Amino acid sequence: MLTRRELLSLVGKAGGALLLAPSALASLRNSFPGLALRITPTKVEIAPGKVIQTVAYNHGIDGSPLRMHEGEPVHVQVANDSDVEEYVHWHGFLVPASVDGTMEERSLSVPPGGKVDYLLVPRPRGSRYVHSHAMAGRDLTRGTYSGQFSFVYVEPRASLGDYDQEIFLSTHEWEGYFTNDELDEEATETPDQRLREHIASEMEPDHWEVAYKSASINGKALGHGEPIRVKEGQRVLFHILNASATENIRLSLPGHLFHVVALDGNLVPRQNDVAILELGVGERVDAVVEMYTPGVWIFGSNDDVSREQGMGVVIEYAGRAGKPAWRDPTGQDWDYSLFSNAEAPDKADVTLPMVIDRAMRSLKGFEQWLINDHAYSDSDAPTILHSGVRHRFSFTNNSDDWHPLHFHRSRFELISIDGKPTTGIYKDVFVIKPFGTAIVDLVPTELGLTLFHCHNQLHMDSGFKKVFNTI
Ligand SMILES: [Cu+2]
Repeated sequence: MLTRRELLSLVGKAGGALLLAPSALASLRNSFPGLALRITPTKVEIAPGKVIQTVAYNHGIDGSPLRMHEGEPVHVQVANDSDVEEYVHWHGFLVPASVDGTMEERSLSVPPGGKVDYLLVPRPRGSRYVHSHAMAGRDLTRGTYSGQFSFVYVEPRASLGDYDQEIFLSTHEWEGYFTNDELDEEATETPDQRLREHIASEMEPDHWEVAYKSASINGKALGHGEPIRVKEGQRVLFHILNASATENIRLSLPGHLFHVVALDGNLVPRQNDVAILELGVGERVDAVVEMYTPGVWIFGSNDDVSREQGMGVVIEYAGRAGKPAWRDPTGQDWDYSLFSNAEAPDKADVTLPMVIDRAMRSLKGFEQWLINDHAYSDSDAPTILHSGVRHRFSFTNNSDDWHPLHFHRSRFELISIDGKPTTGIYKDVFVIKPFGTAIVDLVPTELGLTLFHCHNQLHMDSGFKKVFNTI
């Protein structure tokens, strides 16, 4: 039988994970901390009487993070109580494709009623995320529309500064439905009826969009969870995750500034103060807030409708009471370049164009997305990347949509956004603006298949993905 030390050495050589025979696993349970992840149908009460039927990971969606230590293997045991095949994706981790958790990378999947076991070596440190990578298609209860997500914090903490309290927040929307601008004006039917009739009629509308009826932070709609209790003069470190399926969000805390220290769990080269945070789907922000404006405040979405649907949490100073106050923020728009050192980038070895288009022809009103004039197909041959080589991706967005773009198993450097320097910022998701451009450098370290896609689930399910293979 392997000793723990021999096993750690093997794990190191295997680049971070090992698939193990059941007999070997039995002996490991006592050697490494176990992480049981049960995919299970759940009811989430986001407000009194407002119950969402969903599928979640066993520990729920209350925002409490799974904590791991960088480089220390975790024995992950996933059981699937749901009736569909599931993929559990470790977002922002540098792990082998076998356990990254996507169909396109031929990772392990968890059959309905089935179980899988593997060792995961968490790296790099910082704010990470685990979520379902199942296709959802037209079912707005599956994949990232569901409650299958959790914040993951990989210790040790990078130097995020001194603080008195540490708070984890995960945002999510619920009760998704399809809509479009024409049908929004006819309020006579329910959204579900409208969609059914629309599909039956074979009308060709402009494309369908997803909208939601409710929203939560840490599983509670605004005003229905415990307030975050603070004292004047405290420094509070917020770890924020946008766990939406499709929505980019802007968040503010009236009367306060966010001192941003890390993006996607990686320290920024230049820390900066902002009044408005913006997070694309899958993005994380670590920011310290000094509590110097006593009162009872709403920390919430800048969008009135979204806040009324529940996207917010109450911040309550000691000794203060009353109705939580909201004020529309004033201040500079979110801009990655605020956190850049603006140094000249290293020279690229290879340049790859990435041109994003919405296909002219829709599929019964369901849009299709193209990268370099191609909608993803399972039979696509992967594009080859070379380990250790600096690949410069040049993105052009020819659409009027925002896209949160994600490379799996990678940490890339943002070189510029719309021509503005953003060097020194390392991320795993970045947002490209409507008709925007972006330059991103990737020096792959992880061998094997790597999925790139738009983290908007509707876009991803509609052709917006591409597979690379690092050799
Ligand atoms: Cu997109």
